[in-house]
Amino acid sequence: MSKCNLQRILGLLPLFLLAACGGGPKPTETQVSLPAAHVDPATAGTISGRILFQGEAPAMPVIDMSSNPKCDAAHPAKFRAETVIVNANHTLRNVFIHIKDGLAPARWTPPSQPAKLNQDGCVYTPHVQGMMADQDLEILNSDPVNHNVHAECQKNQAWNESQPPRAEHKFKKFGTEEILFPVTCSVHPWMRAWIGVSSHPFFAVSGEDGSFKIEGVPPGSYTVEAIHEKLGRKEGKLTLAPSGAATLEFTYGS
Ligand SMILES: [Cu+2]
Repeated sequence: MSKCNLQRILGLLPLFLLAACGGGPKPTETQVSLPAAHVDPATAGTISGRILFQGEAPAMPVIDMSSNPKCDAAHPAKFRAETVIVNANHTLRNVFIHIKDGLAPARWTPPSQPAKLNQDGCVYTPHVQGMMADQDLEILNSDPVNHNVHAECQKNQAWNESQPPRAEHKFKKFGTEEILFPVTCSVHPWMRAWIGVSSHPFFAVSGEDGSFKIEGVPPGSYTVEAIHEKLGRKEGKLTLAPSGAATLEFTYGS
């Protein structure tokens, strides 16, 4: 190979590397030209429901945090994995629910307030949450130990960053809808949270009574999807009349 050709190839190398790494941030949905969303409060309605669980609730293992005495000391009553939490009323907690299909294409404005993810007792809190594309995610470390926050997204750019004890809060955004991806910690393998990034504000997470509620929804016919980190995805369809209230139940388990 001539010296000249070698120089040319070396000169192009940064371009190849750039392409291999995705070439910077991916275009966000809000960069696509869409009309601004508008919901008429006079006709908006509510979608609500419950996530039922049939059968015997699986026993979650106690997490062994003895590798870090400070993490261990944060849980005098042993901490159990949050993978499947069945509530006392036979409903399922931590299911992400969102409108998957049926909304008119529009550009939704994210809230100005950040979503929050805390590291407290070497556990991520909340375990599952939704946020909007381009909304800030404020990440806190309330622990006296070092954590390493790893957003394992695929549609958005993944990242992996250390966060020392009581360090400055991190602020991150995800520009593209991605439902649902894990956030892990490279230091503590048991740490895991799940985030659903939605292009619109119509999502919820089932709580301690297994219920969910999505308000301010324009009338229409929708496909609603429920996603559980281990038990998978389910879909339901409904029609919401103007100022209406539609309900939906999803059932997991045997
Ligand atoms: Cu950690």
